[in-house]
Amino acid sequence: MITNQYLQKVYQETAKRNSAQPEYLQAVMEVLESLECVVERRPELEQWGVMQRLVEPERFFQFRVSWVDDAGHVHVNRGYRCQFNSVLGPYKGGLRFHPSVNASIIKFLGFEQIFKNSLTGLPMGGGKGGADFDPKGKSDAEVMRFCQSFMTELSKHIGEDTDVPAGDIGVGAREIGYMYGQYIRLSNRNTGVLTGKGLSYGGSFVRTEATGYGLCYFTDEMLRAVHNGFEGKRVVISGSGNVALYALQKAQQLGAKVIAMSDSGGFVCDEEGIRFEIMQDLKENRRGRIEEYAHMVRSARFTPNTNGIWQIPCDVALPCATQNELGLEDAKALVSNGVIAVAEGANMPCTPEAVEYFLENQILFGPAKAANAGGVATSGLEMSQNNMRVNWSFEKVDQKLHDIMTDIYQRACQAAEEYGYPGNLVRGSNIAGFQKVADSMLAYGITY
Ligand code: NDP
Ligand code: 2IT
Repeated sequence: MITNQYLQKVYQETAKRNSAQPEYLQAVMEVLESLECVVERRPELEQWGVMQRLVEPERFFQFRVSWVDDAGHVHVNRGYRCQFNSVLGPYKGGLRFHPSVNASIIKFLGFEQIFKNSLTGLPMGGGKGGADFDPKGKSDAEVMRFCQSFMTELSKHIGEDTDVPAGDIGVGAREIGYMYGQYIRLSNRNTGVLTGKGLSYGGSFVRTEATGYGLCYFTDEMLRAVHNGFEGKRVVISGSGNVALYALQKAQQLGAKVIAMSDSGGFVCDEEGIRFEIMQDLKENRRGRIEEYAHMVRSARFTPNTNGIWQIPCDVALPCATQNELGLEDAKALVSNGVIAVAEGANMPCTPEAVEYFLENQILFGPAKAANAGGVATSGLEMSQNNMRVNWSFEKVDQKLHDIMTDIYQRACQAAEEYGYPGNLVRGSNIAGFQKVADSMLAYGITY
């Protein structure tokens, strides 16, 4: 609940203006609640209207994406890009292709991205985009035609110093390749305008692994404060896409046993530990369903109920699928089964009620903005390498990613402590991410 009058007014106006955007309002509410203590300490934020400027995107556009399927039928999808805040650098954030994509989802993701990118310490503003297109079940040629049509419009609005998109749900190496190819063809400029590119054409080592690895580096740091890191822990990971897969790999490398993973069709549980190579091949190469894992590995069992995954007793839970996938009842089940730590690989996967429940029960909780910032941080490192026309080694990028995640953890802890909420990384991350954005907005005067 917000008690500060200025923030109450900002929230009410935002809610009035965006009444049909529940995910966006959820993200704004969480940030404003966290920042009350800062707004009360810094009256210039109200004086210069920082908060009401912060919640309104600098630019938001929607466009038609027409494409032709393999049977010759014409389809129309809706594309979006939200250029939310550019005070720290070019707009930076992923593109999501999923049938559920709408203005609310894109704005919540863009808003979160502002603070996440700030936390990385790299010069990147916040943005997000995507389309209500479902790549699932489409042929490569259909996905290619969609991506080319999408980029034909998007290319008019992006640039290596303006706005640098990347992947998110439904946008991986294949989609980035098709979109980047089309961008070069249209612009005649090969400047690395997307990140998450293939290694053969300007991509960075570790970008594929970065979000999952970063999530585990962050969680390991969090666990080390009270336990001995991931070593010997039972871990449950929801999702089995890019973030989940590399969280699986890194958690295992750090000594944990990952016993369950999911997709939108259900979850598999394998008490022997999920086998990374099999899951990677199934999901990355064959684009299969998780149910098939249980046909391939005898010790694994499939349950056709996605949320049932949170009923499995574990020490560490890593929700890595999508927003609001873990609710209060799931949180209660995890806590009663003895969970020690929960860290968000997905964006806003835990509902506000679930987050509150974890915090009340002294569960170590790593919020998305901090815990999954490794992906965009490594995108930032890809941008640096592209600008300098160099390629750093896997080890060098991985070390930088590790340092960035450790630094984010420490800064979130310090900010939480400084403002009187020790151990509350939700507040700490929001405060630490916000300060630099606010300082820059104040320095620029009333611009946007
Ligand atoms: P992928 O498309 O690679 O994988 C998404 C996974 O989540 C799949 O297993 C998918 O199952 C599942 N999923 C997606 N939507 C739903 C849904 N509505 N209900 C149930 N399951 C669902 O995406 P990523 O791994 O890249 O992204 C996962 C999350 O991580 C997202 O929240 C994203 O915003 C966030 N993130 C991603 C980053 C990145 O670098 N890629 C960086 C930071 C955060 P199915 O295949 O059945 O749909
Ligand atoms: O949510 C995210 O941080 C991403 N999807 C990654 C964005 C990026 O620009 O790498």
